[in-house]
Amino acid sequence: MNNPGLLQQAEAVLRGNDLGHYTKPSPRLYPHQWNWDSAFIAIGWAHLDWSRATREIETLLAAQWTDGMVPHIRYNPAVTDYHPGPDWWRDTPVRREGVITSGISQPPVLPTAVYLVGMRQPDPGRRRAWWERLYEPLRQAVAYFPQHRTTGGSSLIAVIHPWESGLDNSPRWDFATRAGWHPTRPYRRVDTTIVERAHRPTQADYDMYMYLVEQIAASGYDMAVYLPRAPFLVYDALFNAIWYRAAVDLNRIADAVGRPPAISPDALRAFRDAYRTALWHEPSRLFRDFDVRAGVPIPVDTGAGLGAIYGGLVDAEQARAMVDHYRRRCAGCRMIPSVPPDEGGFDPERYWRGPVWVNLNWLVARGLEALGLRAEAQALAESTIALVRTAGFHEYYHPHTGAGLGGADFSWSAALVIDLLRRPVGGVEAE
Ligand code: 2M8
Repeated sequence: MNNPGLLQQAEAVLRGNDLGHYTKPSPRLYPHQWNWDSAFIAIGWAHLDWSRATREIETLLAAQWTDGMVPHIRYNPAVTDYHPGPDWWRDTPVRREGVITSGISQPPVLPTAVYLVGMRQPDPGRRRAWWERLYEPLRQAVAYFPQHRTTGGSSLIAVIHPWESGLDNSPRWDFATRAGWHPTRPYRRVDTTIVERAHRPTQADYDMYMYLVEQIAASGYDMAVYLPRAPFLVYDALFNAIWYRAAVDLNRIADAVGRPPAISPDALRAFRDAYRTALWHEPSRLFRDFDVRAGVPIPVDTGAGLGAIYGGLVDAEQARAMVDHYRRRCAGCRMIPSVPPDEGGFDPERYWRGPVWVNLNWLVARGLEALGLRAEAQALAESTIALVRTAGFHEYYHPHTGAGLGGADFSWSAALVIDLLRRPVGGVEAE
């Protein structure tokens, strides 16, 4: 694929959002450092400037709590125009001195990013030294979830806020919005002053988000106390798939630095069985999420259910059936709509309720590739690149028209296009 112009444009987006130690997800809408954004962004930087990629990751890891959790936001103290600001997240002794963060996490793409960035380093000695230095914090980041976020004997991981899922206003979480929760403190949104209100979560969604922030902060972030009474407690199919892949990639790093597996093969097998048994929904050929509080599956199909392909939790045959079925439901759309148009909650313009996202496409394309479904992976990679080439580096895209929506100059769209161009599907990875 020869796309020099696009590559240069993508690089310009990353450089434009670069603050030296971290990269803003987008110029105004997201001015702080976000957890899974930085993981995707580092994967892009690794093709341009290896040391810059490692700095992105190390800045994020320097915000890790002493219990292992990597927060979803590392706040930049110089920035004040983002809501919620750090004052909403009560301090805790497990937070590192002098680092201001939120009190929840996000999908753990980071260990996989460390593996992929490491693989871009041609000098095996430098690669190994870097992996050795990061190994223990990464191990703790992965182990945090089984240690602090499991409940009732299941090995599946529970998330406690829609922001932890990364797919904030997914219709999967509408049951929580419908509960009508409100925070006790007033708040003022900034997002709707920057991008169109119709592209963002609703006011009722934000009331629910802020209510949950208050609940979590009031608990002092002690999950042994919080989980049994958490109003929002779900097994998110995408988050769990990303965790599984993180654990597998961490074990690859462990192997490369001469250590035993961080997560035992038995634990991985138990997790895989639990995932496939608890979350598979045969009529939709898709994995679904589970409401742990209510003890019921969440009856909503979304692109998050394809996450198992990235995780390596399905074989090639099942992956192909999943994608074929999803594609049929989305006839006439750019792939992959975050929600299929026949789902009740579908909205082609509103954030995680229908638009196409580059990161979701990248996750599924790389998963298909790893399963040996090269043609399917290539088709998805090419349609993703075509979308960005036509509409620019947006946060998300209209699934029918391909128009760019949300924030402009969006970092992970740029970073992951760089990765798809420089490490084409089926290409040989640099050793
Ligand atoms: C969006 O989430 C933030 C809250 O974390 C927001 O809306 O203000 C999500 O798309 C999330 O997945 C992403 O990491 C973040 C920054 O791009 O924005």
